[in-house]
Amino acid sequence: MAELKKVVEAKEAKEVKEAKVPKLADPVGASIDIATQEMIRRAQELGVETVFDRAVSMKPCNIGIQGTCCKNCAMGPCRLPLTKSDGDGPDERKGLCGATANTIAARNFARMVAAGASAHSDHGRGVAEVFMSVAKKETNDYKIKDPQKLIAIAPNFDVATTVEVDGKTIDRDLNEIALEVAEKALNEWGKSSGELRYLKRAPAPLYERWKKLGVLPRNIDRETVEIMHRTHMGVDQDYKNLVKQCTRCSLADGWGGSMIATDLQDVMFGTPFPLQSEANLGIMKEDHVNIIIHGHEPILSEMIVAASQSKEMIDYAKTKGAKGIQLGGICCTGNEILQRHGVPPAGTFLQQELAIITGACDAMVVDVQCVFQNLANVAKCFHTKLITTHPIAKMEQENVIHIEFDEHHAMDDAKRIVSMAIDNFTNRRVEVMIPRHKATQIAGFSVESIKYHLGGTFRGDYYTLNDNIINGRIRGIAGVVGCNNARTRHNEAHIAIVKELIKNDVIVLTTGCNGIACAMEGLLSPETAAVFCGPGLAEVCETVGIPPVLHLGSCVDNSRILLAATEVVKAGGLGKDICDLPAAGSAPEWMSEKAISIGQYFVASGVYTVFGLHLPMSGAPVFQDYMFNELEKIYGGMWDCEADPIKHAHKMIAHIDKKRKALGIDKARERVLMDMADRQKLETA
Ligand code: BF8
Repeated sequence: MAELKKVVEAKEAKEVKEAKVPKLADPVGASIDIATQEMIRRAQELGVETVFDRAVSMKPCNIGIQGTCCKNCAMGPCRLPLTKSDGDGPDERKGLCGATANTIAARNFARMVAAGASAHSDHGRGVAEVFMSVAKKETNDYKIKDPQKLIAIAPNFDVATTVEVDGKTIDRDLNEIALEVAEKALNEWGKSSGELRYLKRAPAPLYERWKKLGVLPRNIDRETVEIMHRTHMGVDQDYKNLVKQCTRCSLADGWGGSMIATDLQDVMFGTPFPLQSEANLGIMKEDHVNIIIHGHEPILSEMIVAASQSKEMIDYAKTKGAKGIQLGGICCTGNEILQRHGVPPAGTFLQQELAIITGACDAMVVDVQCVFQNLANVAKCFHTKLITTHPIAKMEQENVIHIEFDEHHAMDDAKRIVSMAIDNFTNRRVEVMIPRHKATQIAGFSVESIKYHLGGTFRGDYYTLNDNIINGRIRGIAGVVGCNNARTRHNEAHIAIVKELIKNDVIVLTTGCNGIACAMEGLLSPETAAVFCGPGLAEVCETVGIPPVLHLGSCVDNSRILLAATEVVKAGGLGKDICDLPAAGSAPEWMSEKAISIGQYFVASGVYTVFGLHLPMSGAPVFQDYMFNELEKIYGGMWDCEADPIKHAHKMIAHIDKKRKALGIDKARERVLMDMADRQKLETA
């Protein structure tokens, strides 16, 4: 008896001890990136908890992962996990109201689409509002930097760019064009009739398909509101009908809010053209004032870039003993200022806490989306000023400073923020440790710059790309995009998938955190082609002087991928629609609802789209089968999910080959890809 008591006591003591010692992440297991590993180790030495540690101590909910937890009314949450014995008979699982697993998973999926589409589209609305201020001349801080782009997009809004005067056609006043574009663009969010104007930018057969299926979005806001209505308790209980609305809402994102955001940002801040930069935490400098800009909207960050480059601010930094001001980006704000100004990204989504843990981050400025609330707790351990800037995104912690940004006094706000960072330079209190690792990258690609690169000023077009796809040097095109997810090893799938694709002669278009991950790994440099690419793609990259992975920007810039695919269709020889192209999409480490919206509009635009990790529909096999198989018959594109990176890449390649075969160009590729042994066989024959 005494022995048993001792055993119980010992067990309890062990449990108490274990409960008190927080579980820590294994740095090497958590990330493939050496800088990240070093900083996780550093955080653990300093006793600062990061997302990597939390991912070890908190496991995800098994029912949520399956997509079958319904909390849309107060009779629930009703949980319908798929168990091992399920599948032996009819699926009789249902919630209190009778909702089936299919209905629950489809409703949850639809709400993710709505949230993702609204994040992108609200960003777009903010951009359109600033553009309206520019058009009305209410601000001096923003200008029309790319008038050619304004003239190029105006016809999509039915805005004339010329006028007839005395029988002659002359150019219309740019300010008039800007004002009319601003009015019509803003109207896209709430107009009472018609359909979104940009849908007609899609290849004609795709537009006609959407029309026939009744999925043309009416206005951007309405489609999100309708999802929220349909997924309210007791409304839409047909998963196919819910998916139809998912399509309409996601198209309002990709071919609506996101595309307008990209276009108007280009008009105001410049259309990206290739430039050189660097990437990873090693871009921070101990002897400089370091300002990290994080979030998604480039409205404020454009001003911070301008302010931090001003002589006034640089001189002020020097008075504090700093050698200058180093800006760095995290997430898609980082991508925006990279694409247009060459400001280097300090890291991806999962590295946001680590930038502060260097001890050299004098200010972190955040706006909206993908911002960890834990940044405030990390900042508390250092001297870092954490500054929120957006009225819809504040933090409850006391150490967070809110400086609300307004386009009418944008430069003043930016200078206030930069000054605050400079003043903070002398307050560093923890020994600075900046990892040395960083890589060089060429970023700044856009639909326009790809055209220029492939054809030059006078004959710029996508037909060179098409020729090389047809002759088989390039096997196909992949759009690889999206987040990091702490449930998987940081950047591992991103890099493995991209390397496998380029090794197999598939050219990659990247955005978001995949773009940053590829940059950190050195894949965004032309020299990469000779090292990692198959012979056909390497030859094209070397001839044209481009990297095999082209960084097209932030997540709203996935709209550039849609338009690049449309240009490929237009250039001819590869079918009449996006679904005919030897192309596929991927989000290897997705985590955000925005990724779900992007995935759905890729699929509905005809792209086979593979996600990594898992998709929240595995608990509803009938619904999942509809998404993975049936959608292809409707839209030409479909969802898939594959956690293993190599299998993931080969699913994409198999799809590309299927399309090559359908186009009758599979033989061309076989000729091109003869290796030495094949050639020797021919020579001896
Ligand atoms: O919008 S890729 S983690 S940063 S959500 Fe967020 Fe995902 Fe990064 Fe950009 Ni996109």
